[in-house]
Formats: sequence, structure tokens, C-alpha cells
Amino acid sequence: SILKKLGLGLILIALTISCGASKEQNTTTQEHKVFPYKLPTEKPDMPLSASAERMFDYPAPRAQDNELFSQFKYTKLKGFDYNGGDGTISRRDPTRPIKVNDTYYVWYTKRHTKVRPIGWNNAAKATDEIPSTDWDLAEVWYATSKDGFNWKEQGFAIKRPEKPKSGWRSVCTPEILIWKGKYYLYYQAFDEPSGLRGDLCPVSISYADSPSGPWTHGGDAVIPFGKEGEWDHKATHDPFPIVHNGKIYVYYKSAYNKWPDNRKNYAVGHGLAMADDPLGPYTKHPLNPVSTSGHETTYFPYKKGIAAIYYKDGNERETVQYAEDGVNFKVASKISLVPIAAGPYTPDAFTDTKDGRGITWGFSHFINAGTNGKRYSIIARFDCDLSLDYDEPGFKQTGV
Ligand code: AAL
Repeated sequence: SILKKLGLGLILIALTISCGASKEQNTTTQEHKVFPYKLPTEKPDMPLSASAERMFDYPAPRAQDNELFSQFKYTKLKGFDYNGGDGTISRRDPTRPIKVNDTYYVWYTKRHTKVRPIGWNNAAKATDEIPSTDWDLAEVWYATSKDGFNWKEQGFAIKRPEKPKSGWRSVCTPEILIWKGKYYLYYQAFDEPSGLRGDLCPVSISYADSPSGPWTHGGDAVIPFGKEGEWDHKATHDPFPIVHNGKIYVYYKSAYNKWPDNRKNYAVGHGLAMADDPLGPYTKHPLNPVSTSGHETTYFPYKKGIAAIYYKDGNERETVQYAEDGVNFKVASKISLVPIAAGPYTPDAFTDTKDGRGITWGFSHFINAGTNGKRYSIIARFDCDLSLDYDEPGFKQTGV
């Protein structure tokens, strides 16, 4: 009967569907991909956890293969006297060392005061002889070396000018630029003790025909403060010049809620200011702040772009980052025992290279809290392998 035929037909259709379904199930099971035994070099075409996904966002999925990952080793420098470590002599915030003929030069903040700093929270009690912080009542000094380990301090490069000129209270945190055969020092100029309104300070510049000086004052507040209400209003710190795209790029730090504002809400941002001449005028990048982490941040040419070491502050503290355009930085690695205020040896920082080699050594400072608050800083050498050439002489990363 028609009904019987219809019944048989329905059974057949049901069987076909169920067979099809089980076939499909088998196929799905067979095609379910698992993460391969050997670590892939590229992102596998399969659903990935957030962490496995991120692994392929780095220059290499393994840190050992990532040229922007390194460990750091530190060596004490010879030739610097610290008065027995009583806190009256401090050296910090070194520049990048440069090599001229067969001699290395480095500049740094030097404080040599009768007494040690009384601390930013006592800044109101600071006098012309009593410093508030480690970098108060400081000047920019320089030293030379033939081998990078044994140094001879040569004397000051930038002295504090007379009151009320910008920087009369302290000149510190220098960085060096070589441009068209001349040497330029950028530095912070304080007009009040740090801890009061001193930290709301601008950047000054001086230039010389020789790294030994004499230095001629070239201008104050070369990187203009942001206007009232803007992120970099009233503070431009840690100037870091580098030649890129035919221009002078100066990265700088500004701080939100710096002393004497609400220190509890302290945070940092870094901006980029560009110029055709070291003395200015400087134009700020419209995407500033270009970095939202880091304190004394260190920049160096790497391949076509700029890499940066972020030491402290912010969610991305203790990372190395890279931006091919020098503006849009992305985390390239996570590092530890990060050199503080690092000044790496980067001869290609001044050559407008399109093939930056990275870095293998430089200087950083250590803050020696000492006993009984004898706070002062020392400069040390670091060695690392944030470099494209693994065969270069220098420190080899070990134990990773
Ligand atoms: C540093 C730098 C700047 C600050 C102070 C001295 O390490 O960030 O230089 O102003 O601290």
C-alpha cells in the first residue's frame, strides 16, 4: 500500500540521514587539530587559546630566538670615587657612551654636596647647600675611557648657571647627540629644589665642537611644555635624541601628578618631538603620548625602526618594545633586571640608519639606598644581547 511504501521510504531517509551524521561526526573527530609536537614558527591555522595566540605576536615565539629579548649582566666601573659611599657624591642618568677616535666619552648627572639629600618630603628644608633629592644641586660631568671599564673623570661639562637663569638650582639627566659634526647635550634645568616645584622643569641644550667642550648654551625650554590641561604641561624630562627619517627625534617623559601635585596618582607618558635642527623649533607628534609606560626610557635604532627599553612605571614596565615608524610601539619581549636609565652604545643612533644593529652594552645607574638613608647612585656597565648579530663580541645570553 501507499502507506507501507511511504513508511519504508521514511525509514530509508532516516537511515541515510543518521549514516550521514555519523560519517560527519567521524570526519570532525579526524580533523580536530591539536597543537603540534614541534613548536611551530608561525601561527597554526586552528583555534588557539589567548596565550598561544599571543605567542606569535612576538618577533619569535621562543624568547631564545627573539632578538629583542636579553638577559643583562652588570660590571662595576673603575675610576669613580664616591667618598666612601657616605651619600655626598652621586652619579646617575648616564648618556649613551660615544667613541671619538680611540676614546669613549660618557656624560652623567653628578652631585657633590656637603651633606646627603634630606629627601623630597623635606624639600622645604633644602638650602643652597642642602639637596632635597639625589639629583638636586647637581651638574653634568663627563669621563673618558679607552676600554669601557676603566674611566677617568675629566670634570664638568655643564655647570649650573647663575640665578635666575634656567637650571640655576640643578642641571641633570643629560643625553648626547652628534649632528653635522657638532656635539649637543640635552639636559633638565631645575629652578627650584626637586620635591617642591622643581620637577616641573624644562629641557635645555648646549653644543660644542669637541666632546671635551667647551660647551655653549644653545637654548632653554627647547621642547615646549604642553598648554594648560595637556598631558605634558609643565614637565619635560629625560630627553633622548636620535636621528631618524632625516630628522632629530627627541623622546621625552612627562609625568602626571608630579610633585608637588597629588603624588598618589602619579603616572608617566612619553612624547616625541621632532626638529630639523637640534636647537629647534620642535614639532610634537600628534599621537603623543607615544608610550604610556617607562620612566627613564632608552631608545635605539633597530632594523628600520626604533626599539625601546621600558624600565619602570606603567602596565608595560620591564619590556622591550619596537615601532617601525618610531611612534606606534608594541611589546616585543618581557625582561628582568632591567638597566635603569640605560645609555647604550649605539654609534648608529646618529647616522639615520635604516638597518639598526641593536645594542650589546652601555651604562645604567643603581640607586644605593645604603644604610641610615645614605642615598646616592652609582654608574655601572651593562652587557646584553639586544642585537641582530649573535656573533658579535660581547655578552652571550646563557641559561635561558
Ligand atoms: C630621573 C629622571 C629625571 C627625573 C629625576 C632626575 O631618574 O626620570 O631625572 O627628573 O629622576
